[in-house]
Amino acid sequence: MSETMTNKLNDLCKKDIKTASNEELYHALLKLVDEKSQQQVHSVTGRKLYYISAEFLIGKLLSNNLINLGLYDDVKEALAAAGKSLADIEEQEPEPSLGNGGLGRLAACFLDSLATLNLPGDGVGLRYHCGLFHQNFKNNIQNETPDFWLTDSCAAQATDTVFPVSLAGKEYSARLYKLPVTGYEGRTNTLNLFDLDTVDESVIGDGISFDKKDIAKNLTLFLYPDDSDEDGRLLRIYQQYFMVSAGAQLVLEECAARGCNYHNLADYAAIQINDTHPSMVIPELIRLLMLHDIDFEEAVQIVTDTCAYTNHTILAEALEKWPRHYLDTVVPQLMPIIEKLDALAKSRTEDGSLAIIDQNQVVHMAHMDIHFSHSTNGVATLHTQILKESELAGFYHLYPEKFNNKTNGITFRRWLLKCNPSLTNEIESLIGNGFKKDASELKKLLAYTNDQNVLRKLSEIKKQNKEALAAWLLHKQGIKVNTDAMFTIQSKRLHEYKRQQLNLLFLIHQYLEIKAGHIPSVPLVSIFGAKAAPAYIIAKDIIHGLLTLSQVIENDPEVSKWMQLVFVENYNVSAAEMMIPACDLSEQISLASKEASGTGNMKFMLNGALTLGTMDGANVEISEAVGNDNIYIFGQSSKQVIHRYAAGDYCAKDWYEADPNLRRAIDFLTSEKMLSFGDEEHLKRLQNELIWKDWFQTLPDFNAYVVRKQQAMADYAADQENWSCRTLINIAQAGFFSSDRTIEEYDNDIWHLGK
Ligand code: OAK
Repeated sequence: MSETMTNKLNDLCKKDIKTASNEELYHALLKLVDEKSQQQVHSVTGRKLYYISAEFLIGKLLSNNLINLGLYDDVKEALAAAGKSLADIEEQEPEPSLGNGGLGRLAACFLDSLATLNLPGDGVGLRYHCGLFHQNFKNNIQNETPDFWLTDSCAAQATDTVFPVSLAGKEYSARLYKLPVTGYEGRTNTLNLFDLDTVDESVIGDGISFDKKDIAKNLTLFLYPDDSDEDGRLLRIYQQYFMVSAGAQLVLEECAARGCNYHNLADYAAIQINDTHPSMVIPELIRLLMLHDIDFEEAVQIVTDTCAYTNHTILAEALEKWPRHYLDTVVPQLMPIIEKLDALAKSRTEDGSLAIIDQNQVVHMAHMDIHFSHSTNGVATLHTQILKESELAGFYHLYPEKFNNKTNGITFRRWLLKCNPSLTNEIESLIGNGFKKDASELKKLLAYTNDQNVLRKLSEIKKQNKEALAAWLLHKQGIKVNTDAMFTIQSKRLHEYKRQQLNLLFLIHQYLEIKAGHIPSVPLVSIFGAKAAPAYIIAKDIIHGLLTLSQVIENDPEVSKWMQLVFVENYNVSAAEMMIPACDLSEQISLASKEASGTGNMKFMLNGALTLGTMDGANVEISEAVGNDNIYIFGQSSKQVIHRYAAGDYCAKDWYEADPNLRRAIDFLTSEKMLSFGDEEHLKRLQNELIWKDWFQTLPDFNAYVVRKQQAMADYAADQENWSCRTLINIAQAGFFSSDRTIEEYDNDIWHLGK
């Protein structure tokens, strides 16, 4: 086989691959992937899904595509025989910068599962030129620079398809770019990305600043442009409408080409609205249908039958609401429709809190989604329950039949096969390869919980993965870590509700304990990966606190042999693929009730980490799957948290004063040691925030967190075999968290694709 592959690659390179450069090989492999993926393109019959999302955090594509197309082993072998390394070639590939966090990565996992399950389902989004931003640290502070990821070799191909989009009364042309999405032994679908030809990367000034008013030049430069001023907020609406208007036109054009007469649109298309960024697709589709001579009432019904909405957050600030005059400015053509929808919504209920346009002339996007789509889902059991019982209770009362839960999942192709080949091989040698397409087969691993050889092998694989991560950290950031230590990792967006600050307080506590002569049961390497939104001041202060503490520890030889704090710069999908397989303890420590689901928690579990977490989001379902002995749960329950908010009497200062360990840790933030490496303004502000506000109730969970984490460390140190057995149980029970299962549920309950 490998000889045939060598010949094929020689042909594609137009030279002997032994003499080809990595760049030439990279382009040859792109062609190979393209050829093979085209063979998997199937025509669509029946209903097709359009997953509209502001983010698609797809990660590098080459290796993943080779795996999905069944080419990986042959290619690797052929390259190795020619003295070439696939890993080196992959370095040529820029990581697509089309997403930020969980919502975007979920969209990418869903595209993989759709194609794998042979379901017709395409993505619709924007082709951002610089994505979110590239993060680097200087003086322990996050700096943002543009992430110029779009190169000539970018796999998204421009097409001749353009759609007119009117923004603030001016006409623009949205060009369609297509990126093939390969399924694992499945079909090839498409990620459709829209862009403006006139966008000009040269307008970016200092850092990531640019003139937010010049829409023709800046529209798709960045994902989530800074919305701390009005121009930034308007720009977000410009982006959103551009995406949904072009997307809606694409849907109508494709469906018409397949015989749809628009009246029967819901038989041809299912549109999933990924949180509220694409909500304007509802009035836009109604507007377009009315241009095809469909009356308003019927258009509303067609759109309701076609669209479904997923909620990914209950944080009030993330539930989008726009002052009406913003929409009057950017999308005047939609306002008559939104007004009519608002009147219809108001006629269905006396409850003013369910209006689309409230008394203050603010437009609530989620309200429009719930009234005028046929399904509203949360992303984990607890989250859906909270939506029904509190956040969206009024809507649940009005439309109980629309509400449903779809617990998130992750694609095992990227998060096991691709990122952890040694573990994949070991699993395959034990239970065969059926788990690659049917993740529930992982349960067969439970037969090995008493098999010492298997448990030892799992520990060895973990150790190798830690060494690989250590080598990567040394190469990337010049940091040397102790691979005999226990690795704990907290990698996710930086947000106070996710409580990286709780981890910070633990690490300060640990530092001070060591200084006081209390040696821990095992050396600890604490690894972080996180980007803070550029305008989110406290999030940046938390990063500063962590980086400063890292230096304090590094410069204290008495402590540094027992603990290290590593902050991975520019955390992205490629970094996650290195970090997750190397983790012993996965930090999922959000304030209960606030993390809708979490999906990192699932990736760590699948790769044999135990979870240290609160009863939040999908942690609840993970704990049910593995049992209490195989997870470290701590902290307040969501009920207690919600109760504390309702009582309105939380006073962080009381907790600070009552617990000497907590006081000592918080006081340390502005100690001489911290100030010798850090900046007083940042550290003082963080300290004040914790003592005087602490909106996400870090302090009440501090003690329980310290106790539970130290328990995990003691268990790890005491009995490696038992630890390994518990990691095996986690891997075996991870099958439920495959996005194939999630997608099957969406299809059975909401989409009914291909039918
Ligand atoms: C991002 C922007 C606006 C609203 C939500 C998000 C987001 O990333 N939410 C995350 O979605 C994930 C996928 O459902 C969940 O696992 C995370 O809990 C949630 O924070």
